[in-house]
Amino acid sequence: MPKIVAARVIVTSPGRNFVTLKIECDDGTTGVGDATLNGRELAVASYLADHVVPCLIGRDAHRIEDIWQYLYKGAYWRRGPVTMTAIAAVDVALWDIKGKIAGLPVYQLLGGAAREGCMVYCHANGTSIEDTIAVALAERDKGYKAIRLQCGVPGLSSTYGVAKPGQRYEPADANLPTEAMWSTEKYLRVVPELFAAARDALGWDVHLLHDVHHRLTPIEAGRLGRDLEPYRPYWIEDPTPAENQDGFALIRRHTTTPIAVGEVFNSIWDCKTLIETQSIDYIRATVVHAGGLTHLRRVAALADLYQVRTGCHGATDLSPVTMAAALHFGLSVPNFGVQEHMPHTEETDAVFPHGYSFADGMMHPGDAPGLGVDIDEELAAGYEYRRAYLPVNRLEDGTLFNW
Ligand code: CS2
Ligand code: MG
Repeated sequence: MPKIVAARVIVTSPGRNFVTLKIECDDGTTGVGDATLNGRELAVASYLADHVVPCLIGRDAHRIEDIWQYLYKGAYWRRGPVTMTAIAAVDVALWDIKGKIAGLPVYQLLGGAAREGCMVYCHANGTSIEDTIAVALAERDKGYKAIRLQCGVPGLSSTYGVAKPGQRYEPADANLPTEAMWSTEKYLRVVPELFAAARDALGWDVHLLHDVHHRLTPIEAGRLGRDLEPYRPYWIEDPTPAENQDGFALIRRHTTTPIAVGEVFNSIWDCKTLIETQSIDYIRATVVHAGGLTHLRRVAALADLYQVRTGCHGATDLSPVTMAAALHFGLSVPNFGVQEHMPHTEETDAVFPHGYSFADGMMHPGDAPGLGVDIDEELAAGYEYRRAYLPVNRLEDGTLFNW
């Protein structure tokens, strides 16, 4: 049996922070897992290095489920984004090791390919509707079949999902939280105009998505969903904060626009009610923040009973290790919906050499044994960690709001 002899926590910052766990076995096999939690990276790095790694040494790397249960139940303090991201990193690294030893890509270990590739959606954003549509047309020309639209809100100096002019979008942009301003009224006026213009320019053969990013009340979300119905969105995402899960029944009473939720969820227990009440159409829980492949497969299996499909989070604050794992997951689950794809920078891709690929609107993890991704530790060492916070949001009267 491959015995775990070492596990390193690697913090690197090729343009943005990433935390990676690399597990090493006595036969020399290594595996990697993403442990990045945007804005709270060092909390996970410490949870792994100080509390998890000592318990891994000497264990059988093939015993993924037993180690998962040990780290979950053995912690006593269950769940939460830090704990479940740390467990995810161990889990994914062990699947990587198992695949390498078996000589199979991880998706083959998960039951084989259930499709030829994973449809991905890209981001189109701009300070104006016109700028956003121009980007969407360019992304469609690259082959994307699904495009997320986010545009600036007249009267607000910045808003979620819209990059600063001439820059890539990176919300973790400051040593202390940037303070942004928000107006629901101004926002609700512009999104239907954005979708009307998008359908005029792009037609109907492309899926259009939008991320509300937790900013509406349930009844406001019902109004937005209804206002967008004529434009047939693929989904509206995080329409309202998902602590109050009963609120989604209110949204459902007012609109048939599909709903996607879950990128901030970290266990099946966060997803259960929304899936069982069929209050959502896509579950966005992701490999890196929801306990890894072992746990996310359970979420997908529950979702499948209720015809809820996967729509996993895939922003650039999830490393290429998560992108690879998400594609192995997405290729194998029966109820795959769509995978978010924000291409990383060349700097990041150099630190994380990988075999996944994009063609004709779909991505494939490749057929290398394991995940097909690694971390170049020498290159990674050249990028020192820099504290970076996600912004906070205030209403125009100064009230602290949802970002
Ligand atoms: C967003 C994320 O991609 C998305 O759907 O919600 O970009 C989110 O804002 C970041 O992952 C936060 O770190
Ligand atoms: Mg989102």
